[in-house]
Formats: sequence, C-alpha cells, structure tokens
Amino acid sequence: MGRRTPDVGALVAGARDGDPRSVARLISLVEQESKALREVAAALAPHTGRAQVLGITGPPGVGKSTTTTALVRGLRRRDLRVGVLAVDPSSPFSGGALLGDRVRMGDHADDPGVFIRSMASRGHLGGLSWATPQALRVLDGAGCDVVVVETVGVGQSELEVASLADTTLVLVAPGMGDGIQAAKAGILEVADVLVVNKADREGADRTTRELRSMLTMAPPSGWRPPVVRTVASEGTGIDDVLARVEEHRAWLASSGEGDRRRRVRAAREIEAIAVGELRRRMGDVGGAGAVDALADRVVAGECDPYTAADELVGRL
Ligand SMILES: Nc1nc2c(ncn2[C@@H]2O[C@H](COP(=O)(O)OP(=O)(O)OP(=O)(O)O)[C@@H](O)[C@H]2O)c(=O)[nH]1
Ligand SMILES: [Mg+2]
Repeated sequence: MGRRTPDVGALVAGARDGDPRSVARLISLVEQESKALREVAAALAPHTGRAQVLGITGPPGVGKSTTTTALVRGLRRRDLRVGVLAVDPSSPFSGGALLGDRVRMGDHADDPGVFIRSMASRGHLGGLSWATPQALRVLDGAGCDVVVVETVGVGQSELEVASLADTTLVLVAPGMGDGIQAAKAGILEVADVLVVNKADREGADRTTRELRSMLTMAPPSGWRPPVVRTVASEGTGIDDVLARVEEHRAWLASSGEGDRRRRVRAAREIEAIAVGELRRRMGDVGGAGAVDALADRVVAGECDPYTAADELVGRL
C-alpha cells in the first residue's frame, strides 16, 4: 500500500452519487484500516442511518447465498437500492471477491442499484465487531435502502451477525441442521424471521411444524418470529420473506425496539473502536516488552496478574 492519501471528500461524494468505484475504494480503506478512516467516518456520518440492515445466517450449505441473490432480485423489483456484504470470518483479508460473490456479481454486474462486496475479517481485532459496521456505514452513506449482511462459514459469526442487523433471517433446511439443531446452537434466539429453505425437499413440513411449536410462546418483546418456507433456488417464497421483513421493520419502528437495537449497535461499535485504540496504545507503551517484563514477574510470583494489569493500564 502506498503512502498516497486518498481524497476522502471526492470518494464520499462519488459514493453518494452511486459510483461503484468510490464505494469499493472506501470499503477497501476499511479493510486496510487506513488512517483516513476517521475522516471517512466523519464525512459519512450525516448521510447514514437510513439503510435497513438485513442479517442472514444459518448452517453451511443451507442456502444463504442463494437466498441473498433471490432477495436482491426481489428488492430490485421494488426499485430499492441494495448493498450486499458477504463476511467471511474464517479467511484472511483478501480484498478480493469470494467465489460465490463473483457468481452473484455476474447476476447484477450491470445494475448500478446493487453493490456487492466480500470482506474477510480474520486478523481483525474483534472480527465482525469492528470492520463490518464501518463497511455498513459506507453502503448506508452511498444511499442503499437495504444492506444484506451474509455470513460465510460457521461459528460465532452466526450469532454476531444478529447484533449488526435490524432484522435477522435465520435459515434452516430440512434434514440438515434442522429445528432442534438450530435451537441447540442458539440461533433461533436471534431470529426475527425463520426461513425453512429447500422446501422442495422431503421433511420440510416436519421442520416447519417443529419450528412453529418451538415458537408458540410470544417472547416478552412482543414479536413472534414467523416461519416462512422457501425454495430459494427457484425464487419461491421470497416475496413472502420480504413481506415478513417489512412487517418486522414496521414493528421495530412502532415498538421502539428499532431505536433500541441501533443504540446498542452504536455502543458496541464505539467500544470496538475504543478497545482497538487501547490495544494499539498498549503496544506503544514500551512495545510488547512491557508485557513480557510484567509476565516474568507474575511467573516468578513477585506480583499477581491483576496488579500487573493495573500497572500496564496505568501507563496508558
Ligand atoms: N433443492 C434446493 N437446493 C437449494 C435451494 N437453495 C439453495 N440450494 C442449493 O444448495 C446449495 C448451497 O447453497 P448456498 O446458497 O451456496 O448455501 P450457503 O448457505 O450460502 O452455503 P455456505 O456459504 O457454504 O455456508 C447450492 O447448490 C444451491 O443451489 C433450495 O431451495 N432447494
Ligand atoms: Mg454462501
């Protein structure tokens, strides 16, 4: 990476005009943890807060990418501008596109109303917690009405995506990682809309029934996640999903839950940036050597780890 300072003003203006290169460049600045990010964030701030963020999660192979593509098509038919962030927490930063991403790119390559971007977040302190919200801000500021965040791979990120989204879709398929499994993994708790995808397969009825029976109790929040069946590969049921998403959006607005979620989201974002900054400063305090010297004392029993930590924090 060169020392060339990006013209943030021009990039933000370009992004607001819907120039895909400017959007891509700004997201690259996020990936590279560019020093210009503060300026980018400040320039974007007045233009953010409009986009509706849809999180998509579920076990590997359930049809997340296929569903995302179908949703994008449905949203474009409604004349909405759409951003897609495919986040892969398991691979290192590539800055390039993931395979599925390239496939989908082809689908919408000539459509100026769609921005698609992959981000690999391994290697980032805090993973999704730090970089993804900043990329979301770029897409939001670029005028996307809806941003779909899709996670690739498994693990913690399945749950993390929910903390970024206004509305979280949890995908389940019959026969694989079905209802009970999903319940065990805790992903039902983060679902605002449950999607039984691959409804063309045997067992879809059973899975749907199971899920519905698990969700009979209305949660204290007052929103009971609907269960929708789809065949994403054929686009079947996607309009139904979008209708449920729209209902959820209306409920978020009328119940105050939407504002609450956004406040929690902003608080996490601030914390993630602050923690990153503290780590950086900790590195600056005499480098890693400072921690090593304290570690020696803890090993030798001369000092306990709390006292050592206090000492380190005191130097910041
Ligand atoms: N029969 C059937 N196959 C589907 C359906 N939706 C997706 N598939 C297929 O299921 C496979 C996996 O779909 P993906 O969309 O890549 O699933 P994913 O959840 O994104 O997978 P990972 O990113 O690897 O976790 C592909 O071969 C799809 O064509 C469906 O509704 N019915
Ligand atoms: Mg996928």
